Amino acid sequence: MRSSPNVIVTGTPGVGKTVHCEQLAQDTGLKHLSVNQVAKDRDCYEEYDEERKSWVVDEDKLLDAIEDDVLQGGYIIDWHACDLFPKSWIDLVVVVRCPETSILYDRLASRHVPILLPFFLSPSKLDTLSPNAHACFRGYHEEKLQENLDAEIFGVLLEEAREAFDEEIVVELNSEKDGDVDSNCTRIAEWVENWKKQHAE
Ligand code: DAT
Repeated sequence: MRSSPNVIVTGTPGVGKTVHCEQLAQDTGLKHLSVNQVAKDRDCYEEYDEERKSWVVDEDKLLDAIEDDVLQGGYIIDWHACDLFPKSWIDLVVVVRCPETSILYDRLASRHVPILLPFFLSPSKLDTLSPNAHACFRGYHEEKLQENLDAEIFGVLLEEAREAFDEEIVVELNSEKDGDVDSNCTRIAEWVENWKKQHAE
C-alpha cells in the first residue's frame, strides 16, 4: 500500500506535460519520471521505425525497468501515452490539453527540427546536409507536426485515457496561457494532499 499517489501527466507533444511535471515535482515533492529519459537510459527500445523516423519503445522492458520504483508510490509519470500502465499502479491521470491549435502549432514549429530526428543525427551534422536532404527533413517535420495537431483536435489522448482508466480518475486540464500551469499545478497539489490524508494509516 503506497502512502503517496502516482500521477500520470499525458497529452499530445507540446501541450505542456514537462512544464507541469517539473513544477508539480517542486510543489508536491513527488518525483518526476520522464519515460523518454528512462527509455534512453535503460535502453528500452525495440526497433527503429523507418516510416515514422523514431524509435519504438519496448513497453514490457520499460514497465520492468520502472515497476519496483513506481510501486513505492510518489511518482509523476510524464509521457504521451498512458494505456500501457497497469490500472493498479495509477491514482490520477491528468490529460493536458491545448485546444487552441494555433498555440500548439507555434510551440511545435518552434522546436528545432533535429529534436524530431533520429538522435544519431546531431544538429551540427544537419547543417552539413544538402539543401534537398534538409528540405526532406523539414517536410517530415511538417508532417509530424500536422499529425500531432490532428491528434489534439480529435482528443486522441483523452479518449485513450478514458478507455484505459476509470473515468473518475481522469482529469482534463488546459494549458494555453500564462497562469494555466500555476493554477493546474495548484489544483493537482491539493488533490495530492487530500489523497495522502485519505490514505494515511
Ligand atoms: P510537452 O512535454 O507536452 O511536449 P512542454 O512542457 O515541453 O510540452 O511545453 C512545450 C512548450 O510550451 C514549452 O516551451 C512551454 C510551453 N507552454 C506549455 N504550457 C504553457 C502555458 N500554459 N503557458 C505558456 N507556455 C506554455
